[in-house]
Amino acid sequence: MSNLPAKDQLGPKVLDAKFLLGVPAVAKMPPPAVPEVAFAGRSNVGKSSLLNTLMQRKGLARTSRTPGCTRALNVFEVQLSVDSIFHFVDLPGYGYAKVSKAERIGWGPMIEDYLRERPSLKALFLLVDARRGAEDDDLQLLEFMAVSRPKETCRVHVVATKLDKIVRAKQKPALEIVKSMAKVPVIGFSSETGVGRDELWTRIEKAVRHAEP
Ligand SMILES: Nc1nc2c(ncn2[C@@H]2O[C@H](COP(=O)(O)OP(=O)(O)OP(=O)(O)O)[C@@H](O)[C@H]2O)c(=O)[nH]1
Ligand SMILES: [Mg+2]
Repeated sequence: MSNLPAKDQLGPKVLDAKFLLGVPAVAKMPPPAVPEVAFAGRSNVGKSSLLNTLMQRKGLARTSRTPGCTRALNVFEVQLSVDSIFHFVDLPGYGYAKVSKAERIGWGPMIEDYLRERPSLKALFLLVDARRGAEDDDLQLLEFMAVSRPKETCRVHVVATKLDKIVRAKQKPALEIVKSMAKVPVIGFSSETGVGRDELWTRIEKAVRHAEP
């Protein structure tokens, strides 16, 4: 029996993971040369924490108690094996009212442009707080993806985050509510306990494996 904590036993071994760059517009993204997986969701929902959990690198994606921490398209390069390199993209959080109006207006189009135009985007994971479920702006994003990107070019999944904040007996019913709203596959997740990490990796690997950029 290993003494490793449960979250280190889940998912594939990440050979290397590094922050590549943060850009303020899609036009400044690197050429779409490797498959990409993006993570979207409301401010503070846990996108950067989830990325650190996936990559097993504490602090690589900057997390904060202050909503609105991630304001650019942040690109990470992840390597699972010699022939498997891809990008994770941490998208700016939306729906946070306390940033300046100009900035808030700026986020929507940047995320939309990226999701609509990025040819190397193979999968989108939309994060929602497991306690709150999908809210109006999340549902709008799902609708936007349904009309802008054929399923074959980009799979959409919902991740219900912060599952550790719900008592065990209430976790399943909470996930059922998210499922009924989302109409796409839903994964329960916690960056505190690592639950859901294995399933997320399975879906990510499926999306990027053999994918042409
Ligand atoms: N208990 C618990 N707290 C979490 C979890 N995920 C994130 N948090 C906390 O929630 C806060 C926000 O997390 P971030 O990962 O920075 O959220 P974000 O979605 O990247 O936020 P923005 O960059 O502002 O959009 C931090 O205080 C995290 O420690 C989780 O699974 N469980
Ligand atoms: Mg963030």
